[in-house]
Amino acid sequence: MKIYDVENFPNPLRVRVALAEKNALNSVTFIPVDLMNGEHRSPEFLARNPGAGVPVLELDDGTYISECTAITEYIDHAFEGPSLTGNTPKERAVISMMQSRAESMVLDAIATYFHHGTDGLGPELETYQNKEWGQKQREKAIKGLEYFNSVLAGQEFIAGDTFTVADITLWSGLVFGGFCEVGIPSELTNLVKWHEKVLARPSIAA
Ligand SMILES: N[C@@H](CCC(=O)N[C@@H](CS)C(=O)NCC(=O)O)C(=O)O
Repeated sequence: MKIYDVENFPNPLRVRVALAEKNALNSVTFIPVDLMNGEHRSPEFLARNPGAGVPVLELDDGTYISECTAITEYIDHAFEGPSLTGNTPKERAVISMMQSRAESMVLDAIATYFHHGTDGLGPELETYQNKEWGQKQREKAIKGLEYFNSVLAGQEFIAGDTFTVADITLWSGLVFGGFCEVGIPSELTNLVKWHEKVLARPSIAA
């Protein structure tokens, strides 16, 4: 099993943390992608992932899987350990819903702000920018953080009482926020506490 990625970029980290939670980091060979020089837009890379993004998982039979949600789904079922995507129909549906919210309301909104509202990856890679759209997405992300603060008033983690992929996705949104100065507003105390707890997990602390 191989994973094409850039170490410490927010989306690749989602997959690395899922692997760490499953104690399976050593089962994968990581292949670095020279994203800053546009390798992810080369014909060879686009054949692996037409979406031109990292990470991409390559299975031993040559199947390529992109999108962190799909990759973490694979990891969760391929390796032993506590479930990250749920066991019962209800758990699976709730986790999927919250994961999707964390992605659209925070992670993707911050990513869009980074690429449009700031210098992003630099002029060579940011070939189209819409500053106003970027700013709107920053506002959306802050509202998203407020929403998750309210969710955490009644439960330990984003999708209930256990740590799941939904937590990984929200955490990676905050990692992305670190690249472009979008942090947790201090009044969102439930979210601040959740963040401290998540940062202390061995999979993330490492
Ligand atoms: N929805 C994709 C997002 C992947 C993505 O955007 N990854 C970033 C790195 S964190 C990337 O490859 N960006 C390339 C670019 O912006 O040109 C996923 O879940 O894997």
